[in-house]
Amino acid sequence: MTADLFQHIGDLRPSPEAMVEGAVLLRGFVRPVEAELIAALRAIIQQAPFRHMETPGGHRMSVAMTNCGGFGWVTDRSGYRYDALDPCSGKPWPSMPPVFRELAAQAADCAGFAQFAPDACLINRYAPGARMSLHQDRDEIDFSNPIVSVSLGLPAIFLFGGLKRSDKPQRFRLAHGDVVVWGGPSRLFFHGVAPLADGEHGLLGRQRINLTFRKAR
Ligand code: MD6
Ligand code: FE
Repeated sequence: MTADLFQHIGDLRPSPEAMVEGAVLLRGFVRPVEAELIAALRAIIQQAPFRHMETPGGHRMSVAMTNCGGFGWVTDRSGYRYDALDPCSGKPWPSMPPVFRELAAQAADCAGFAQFAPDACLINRYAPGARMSLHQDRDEIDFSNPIVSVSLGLPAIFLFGGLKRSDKPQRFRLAHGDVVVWGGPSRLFFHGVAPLADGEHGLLGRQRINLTFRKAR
């Protein structure tokens, strides 16, 4: 009887799985708000369309990006930074919808980070073949805040290395609806995404969309 009850609670909100030190995977965490989240996402990309940004080294990124929230992450020939304005429109980024903010705060809370209040949400779109090379996320001011990462659409292989670029990455499959909360000892670990395998997702088609919530300032 009690075991049955826990089984059902487990189905609704699966327990966090450890990935590496300080990072947990909440499988299917998005499911209860999936439709609302995708509707809000479509509204954002109408206001601030996906675009392929340029790295400081002059390479066009295979991942297309946009942002919502008070600050957006941007890259161009002059470097990486957070900017309150969308360089394509000159206007502020679309505001962060409550369903985004609440989902990120709840996931962070489940992972032991109370009161997470993101002011930036970077939205990445991967078409088949797009990838993200190993990097550290270090443009935020205070590394005591976690990053909350939401995966939608086609599954991807997430690469999780260590503090050195040369540390051999572990591989994790992230599927539609999964959330990773990442902070503490691994906050500055190198990470990336392997080239996206082709496929067709029932709701989002031939793409993967990743949302990363940060406290930038
Ligand atoms: C992605 N994510 O999953 C790329 N960074 O598309 C990231 O680069 C990332 O998922 C920091 C924390 C979580 C992430
Ligand atoms: Fe990153």
